[in-house]
Amino acid sequence: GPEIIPILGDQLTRTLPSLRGRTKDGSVILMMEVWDETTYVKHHKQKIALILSAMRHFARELENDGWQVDYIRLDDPDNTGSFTAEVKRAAQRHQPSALHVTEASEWRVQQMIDAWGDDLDCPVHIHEDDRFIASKQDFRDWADGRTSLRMEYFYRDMRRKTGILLDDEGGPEGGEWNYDKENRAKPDSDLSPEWREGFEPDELTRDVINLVAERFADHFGSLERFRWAVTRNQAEQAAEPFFTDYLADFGNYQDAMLHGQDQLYHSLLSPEINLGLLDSLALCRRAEEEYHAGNSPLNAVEGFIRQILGWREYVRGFYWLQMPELQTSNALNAQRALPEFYWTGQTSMRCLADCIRSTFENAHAHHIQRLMILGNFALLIGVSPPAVQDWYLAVYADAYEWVELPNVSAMVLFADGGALASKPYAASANYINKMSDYCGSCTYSPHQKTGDKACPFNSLYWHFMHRHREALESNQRIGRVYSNWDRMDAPRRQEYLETANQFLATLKPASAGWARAS
Ligand code: FAD
Ligand code: DLZ
Ligand code: SF4
Repeated sequence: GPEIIPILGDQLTRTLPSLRGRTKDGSVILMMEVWDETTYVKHHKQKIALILSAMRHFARELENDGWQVDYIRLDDPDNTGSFTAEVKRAAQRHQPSALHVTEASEWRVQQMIDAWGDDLDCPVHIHEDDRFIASKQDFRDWADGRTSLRMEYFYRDMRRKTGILLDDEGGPEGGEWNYDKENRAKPDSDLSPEWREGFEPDELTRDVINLVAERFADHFGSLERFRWAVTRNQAEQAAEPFFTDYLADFGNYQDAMLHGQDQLYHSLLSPEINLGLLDSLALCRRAEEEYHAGNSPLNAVEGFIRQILGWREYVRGFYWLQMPELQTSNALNAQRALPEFYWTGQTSMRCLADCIRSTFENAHAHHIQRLMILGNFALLIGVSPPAVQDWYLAVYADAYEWVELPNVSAMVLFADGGALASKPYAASANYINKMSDYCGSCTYSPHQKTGDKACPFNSLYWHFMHRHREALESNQRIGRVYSNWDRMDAPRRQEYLETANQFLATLKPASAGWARAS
């Protein structure tokens, strides 16, 4: 029989390792739309539509190239609903001589693949996914023997390994490895970069959108603004204007937030990179070109490259190093339910409402919105890590556990106890006010610390620090916070805690039906 090559939804790359060395007439490519994957969390409607549409377009391209593709549609009456059962069914149809698969990006799915050898009568070959710049082993070698893992040192090694932004002596271009300090310009409210329209859905995408609207009506999110690139060609078309027209300002405004500005100077490319439609190293090299051509300054180009060559590679290595423990870690013992307003957007906190609206409409939010607003709030009120994880995994078009979990659990919630981040990312209204225009017309005041009008972030910040004193006080980077707290007189401290407690008592927990399919 032929060789079977299952290609998963985020493996949409023509040079996939499992395709190399196979022949078109000796192979059957298997692609599966399965119920389990569309519902293991209740993904945003746009996320499901994006993945299914990109899968269908990719299958069509492969067929045009002369491959035989066995494509299982979600509404195929014989569809059993899971990867493993579909692979078994395909094996009965094709009586394969072997199965070749590229390892899954997620631990959960890799567990399934690891069991296929026992289920099938043919040899199962699992190929390493080389679409990352550092292999899992590279990361393990780097981490081995280090007492603390910090992105910065890993990132420098990655710059050296790839030669990106190095000067003639092999040092960092411009003399510094990292221009993070120049990525924090306060935004002017009249900053309004041109909106990128994206792509009008073609017939194939419209079919998928209709399917999703019908089958996943109870999932979070709107399909109205669906404009994602669904092919490699489109993804490349979307990337080019970013490099020529937006990258130059990416550096300054990387951490800026403006009400209703859902794109700013970000690339908006994460969903397509994660699907395999764009190559991450090529994007870094393309950015570097803009620097050498004198079109974009170093702080912008380095900032962009750091996100991909640094953070993206780093969280992937970290994920595989820390799984499965990372999934259940809860160093701060956070137990609160996620507030209902994460799903409805109904809150009078203007920053949160805007981030949730953008998430609902676009299946996307800027990094700093995910971190400083949505994440910071969940940290401060002590939402249990699984509830936060399920939310992030569901609502973003770019969300896969390998990238979501390290960001949520380790970077935002400090649930890993500091393996990834040196301190919890806790911030009060002052910092939000500095980086955004949210506070000006909010019902709360960022300047008031206690009482009804005070921004909840202010009292929640102290509530958080106070209740985690034991765990955090010895942390070098936090110690000073406690001397400030201790310098306040006792009634003042009491006021903070009361304001926070009163606010916490108003939070309505999310109903169970939102995150996981029942
Ligand atoms: P840009 O600002 O243009 O950045 C360029 C690229 O850098 C991104 O496309 C992305 O590939 C990469 N990148 C930037 N930051 C990170 C990071 N922290 N980790 C990994 N890659 C990064 N990103 C995801 O792809 N999937 C997720 O599920 C996800 N969950 C997140 C959860 C939290 C709590 C936080 C704080 C961040 C999360 N991120 C996630 C990272 C980041 O927010 C998104 O990659 C980014 O907002 C995507 O928008 P963009 O393409 O316009 O990014
Ligand atoms: C996220 C997702 C969704 C919604 N649907 C599918 C699908 O129908 N078929 C598929 O092959 N993959 C899907 N995915 C992606 C997987 O859940 C998973 O993230 C990847 O296989 C990586 O482990
Ligand atoms: Fe958010 Fe507080 Fe500013 Fe309102 S005052 S927008 S709640 S940070």
